[in-house]
Amino acid sequence: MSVRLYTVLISITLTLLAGCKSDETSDAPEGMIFFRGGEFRVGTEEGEANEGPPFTVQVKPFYLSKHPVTVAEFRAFIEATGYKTEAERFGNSGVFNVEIGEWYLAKGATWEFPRGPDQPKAEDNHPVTQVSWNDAQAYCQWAGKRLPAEIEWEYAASNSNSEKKLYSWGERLVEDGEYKANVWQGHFPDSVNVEDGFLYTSPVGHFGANEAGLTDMGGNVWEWCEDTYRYYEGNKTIYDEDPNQKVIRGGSFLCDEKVCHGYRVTARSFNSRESATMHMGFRIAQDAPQLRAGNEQEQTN
Ligand SMILES: [Ca+2]
Ligand SMILES: [Ca+2]
Repeated sequence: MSVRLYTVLISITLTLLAGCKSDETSDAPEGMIFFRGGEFRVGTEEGEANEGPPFTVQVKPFYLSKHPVTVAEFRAFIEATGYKTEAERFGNSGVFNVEIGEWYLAKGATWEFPRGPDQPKAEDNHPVTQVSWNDAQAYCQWAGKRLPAEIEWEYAASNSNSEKKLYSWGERLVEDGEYKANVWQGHFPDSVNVEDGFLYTSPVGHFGANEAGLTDMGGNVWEWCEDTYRYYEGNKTIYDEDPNQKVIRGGSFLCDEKVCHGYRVTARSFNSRESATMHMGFRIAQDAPQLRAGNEQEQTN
C-alpha cells in the first residue's frame, strides 16, 4: 500500500470515528481557534472616551491564534526569511526602565533582546515583542495569516458574547487568590511589587484560557490589530485620523488598573506602525469558511 493511500485511509477512519463531524471546526489550523461570527455589540458606554458609543456589527467567521506569537515562532520566521525587523534596522527600540519609571530608546533592543543586549535574552515561550506593525505584517505574510481586525479581537476576547464581562476571563483580576493576568501591581510607574509573579512578559498561557480557549487576551503584551486607529462613529471626540496609527488591544504587563486598565476587553490604544516596544506583540488570524446551513448545532467552539 502506498504511503499516500495509507494516509488517506487513516484520515477517513479518523473522520468516521469523530462521528462524521468533518465540518469546518475540525479543520481549524494548528494553534488556532474557530469563531463562528454573528451579531456582536462592540464597545461600551462605561469605559474610556474612545470605547463608545457601542455599535452592532456582523462578524464573519474567522480563526484566531490561541496565544500571541511566541519568540520561538518568530525566530522560525527570521531563520526562514532573513527578515530584519524595524528595531534592528533603526538600531534601537522602546524600553521602559522600571527603576526610573521612564520610556527610552534602548540601543540594540530587538525581538531577541527586548531590553537591550546587556539584558537577558527573550525566552522562547514568551510572546515576541519589539516588533512593529510592519514586522507583524511581514510575519503574517510568511505564515499565510493576517492580523485580527479590531472587532474580531474584541469579539474573541468577549467569548463571542455581546453581554461582555469586564475581562476576557471574568469580572475580577484576582480570583480565589490567584491573578488571572500578567499586569502591574503597585502604583505605575513609581512602585511595583510583582504579586502576579512577573515584572516583564510571562510565558504564553501561564494565566489560563478564557471560555473560548484563548490565552493572554488581557495583559502580558499589547497586541497589534489590522485597523487604523479611529474613534467609533457617533463619538464626539475631535481626532485627526492618521493612517500610520494602528490599533493595539489587550493591555500589557505595564498596565496598572488605576492608570491605564488596558486589559479590559473593550479597552483600546494605538501606536505608529513602525514603532516597537518591549510590551507590544501580536497574534494571528485567518478567514474561516462560512458555516453550512443546518450545521450550527455541531459547532462547539
Ligand atoms: Ca506582572
Ligand atoms: Ca495581551
